[in-house]
Amino acid sequence: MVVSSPSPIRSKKIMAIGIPTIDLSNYNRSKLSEQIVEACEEYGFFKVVNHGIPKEVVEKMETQGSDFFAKPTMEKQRAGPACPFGYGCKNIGCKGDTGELEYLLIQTNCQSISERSNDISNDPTKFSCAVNDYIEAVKELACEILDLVAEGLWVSDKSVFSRFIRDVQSDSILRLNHYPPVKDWDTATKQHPFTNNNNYDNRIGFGEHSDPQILTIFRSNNVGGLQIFLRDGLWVPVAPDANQFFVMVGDALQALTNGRLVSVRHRALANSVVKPRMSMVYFGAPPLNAWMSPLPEMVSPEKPSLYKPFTWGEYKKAAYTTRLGDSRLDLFKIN
Ligand code: AKG
Repeated sequence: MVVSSPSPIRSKKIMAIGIPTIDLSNYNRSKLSEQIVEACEEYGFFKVVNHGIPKEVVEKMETQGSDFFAKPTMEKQRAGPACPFGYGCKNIGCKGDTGELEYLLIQTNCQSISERSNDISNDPTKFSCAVNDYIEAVKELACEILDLVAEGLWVSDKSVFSRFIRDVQSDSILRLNHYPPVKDWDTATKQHPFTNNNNYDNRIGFGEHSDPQILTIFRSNNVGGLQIFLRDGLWVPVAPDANQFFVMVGDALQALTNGRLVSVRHRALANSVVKPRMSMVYFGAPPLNAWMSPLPEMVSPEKPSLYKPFTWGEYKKAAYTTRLGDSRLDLFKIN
């Protein structure tokens, strides 16, 4: 990755005051939208507290996820290969990227969830209820944040971003990632019994990348692993917080805002010795035929359009044909 003119300002700030945290119960809406835009411009990443998502909705989803990953591999494989939706193990995407994880990819439309649930759970009704409730809740959270982003950017149409995700044809996805613990490795010598890989501290669960979609609503159990990359060249570990959500700007939002908001590069380490780590990641995406060109308000003679217009379908295709860590937006840059 190219790191332009390193300056330690961001790292110092984040080390001193921590990950930007936005309290959504703040009644001062203009202040709130200002804070969100600032975090999205500077880091493309922040934590939200007082988000309003009931604990039971999260717990039910987490239980369903843990039950699924506790099944024998043969049963998990009944969910189908993860191309595009289903169960995957170690392979990420189709370009040879791998990580120390297994995962379940779920399409977010109700019909597809109830159709697929039979192959995923022994209690399909319970599974689809938990998934639908969770998706509905995180979708609302994503839309509320996107409306605040629009307000903070002073764009005339306040639903310009959230409309993509609310669309019935939205291509949003829920992804459950499960990182098994290192316990079957030799913890005393830090040597893997089979590969002689002698350092699991930096064992990669999910390699470096930015999310292609508009906005990601991320949550994990209380096991650490997530790291974000700051533009001044430092990887910063994010302390897990099972009661809160983290928000990530995706590439599509970077394009829509003509580069004013930045998608955050991140990765997950899988170095927990005893406890498994599980993350639940909602990727808010537009419909396949939606155009992702910079909004007119984001373009001016001083700040001409940085990206060629593309449809979400075209971008997704580019994402499938590149490596996980590639900067795919560069493919659409105007030189
Ligand atoms: C993804 O699913 O795209 C992630 O980046 C997962 C990161 C994590 O599980 O911490």
